[in-house]
Amino acid sequence: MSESNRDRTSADVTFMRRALELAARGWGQVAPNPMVGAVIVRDGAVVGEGWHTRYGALHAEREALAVAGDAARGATMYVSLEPCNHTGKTPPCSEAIYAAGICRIVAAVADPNPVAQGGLDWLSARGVDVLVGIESERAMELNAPFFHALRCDRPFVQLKLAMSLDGALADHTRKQAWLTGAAARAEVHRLRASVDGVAVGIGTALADDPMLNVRGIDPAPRIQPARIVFDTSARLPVTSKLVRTAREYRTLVVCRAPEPARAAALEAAGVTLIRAASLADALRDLRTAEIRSVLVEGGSGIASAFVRDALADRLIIFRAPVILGSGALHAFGGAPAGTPDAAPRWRIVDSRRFGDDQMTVYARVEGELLSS
Ligand code: AOF
Ligand code: ZN
Repeated sequence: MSESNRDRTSADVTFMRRALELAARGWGQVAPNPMVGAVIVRDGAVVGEGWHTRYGALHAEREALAVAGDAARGATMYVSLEPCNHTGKTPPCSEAIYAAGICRIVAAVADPNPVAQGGLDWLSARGVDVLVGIESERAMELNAPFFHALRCDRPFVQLKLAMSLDGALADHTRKQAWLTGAAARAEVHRLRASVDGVAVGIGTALADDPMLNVRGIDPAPRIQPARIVFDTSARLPVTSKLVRTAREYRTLVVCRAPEPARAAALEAAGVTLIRAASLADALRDLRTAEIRSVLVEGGSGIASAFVRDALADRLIIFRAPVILGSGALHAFGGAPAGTPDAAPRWRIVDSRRFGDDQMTVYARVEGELLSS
């Protein structure tokens, strides 16, 4: 089997980027399975494309093979994840690829799923030319929650904050007001559509009375994410929008040792309580409750706690072009004091502009090293 840079061409990168673009069409539709895209190329021309459209539907490779038909014979297949080698909801893609006569396969990343992996070795043993590692970073970032779930017992945590140029979440009056524009706020709904849970701290829940559901996204997510409130003493009012809609949208309150009457009132309204002694324990319990990915949306108390306990895998910062100055609420004011040489560093994995706002996605460098 060829490894990374050996034998790669610039066409390999171009077609793999296309496969990744196709994969992303499964956004919000395929979890807990991965988004996967496939492109079949013969004599430099695309003869088939496919992607995993919906949880339980055909895998990307089979979709592309169905489009290519006989043109797949002697062609190259680009796929954003190693083809599966198991019979799960569908028979092994490895066998379909071989039977169709694909003579070269280029995969972005090997499949870490022990149940499904092995397709590349299986094809290589049958004489198919195999290359793995093209655009692997992008491929892993696209399915970060999927890869994370296979190696960690807590959910993949993305901490999203909208802040001013000077790193504040609110001005000196603490009055609720939009910092970012409409395009950035729409992107937040797109992000919500890709996770199993959307979370806030009790401070934000009390101040904003949010719904925390996905709105205005087409196609709508296959499943609305659960709403999660980190609320040590279970103070969330039964009159809040979250509690009033708890029978419509799954709602969880993470608490410690709440007053029995409060707990009973929330439970009677359809809220699930998770009692945990620490944030780390709470995350393990959420994972047990099938929540593999969480978008934490603030405020500063919970953001600081996630940073303090090194439990945020990504920071998604939307920076609005405004300075709030004196008395403003510092996004991470509750995190322990750090110094430039000793505080953990973050690396940029994505950066995009939404109207006048800049979104930057950071990965925790220390965590990545520890968990890889
Ligand atoms: C997908 N879509 O396009 C590809 C996948 O449960 P199953 O039978 O659908 O198998 C899921 C596994 O198959 C998944 O974890 C991944 O390892 C592999 N490839 N999965 O859902 C796809 N190509
Ligand atoms: Zn498959």
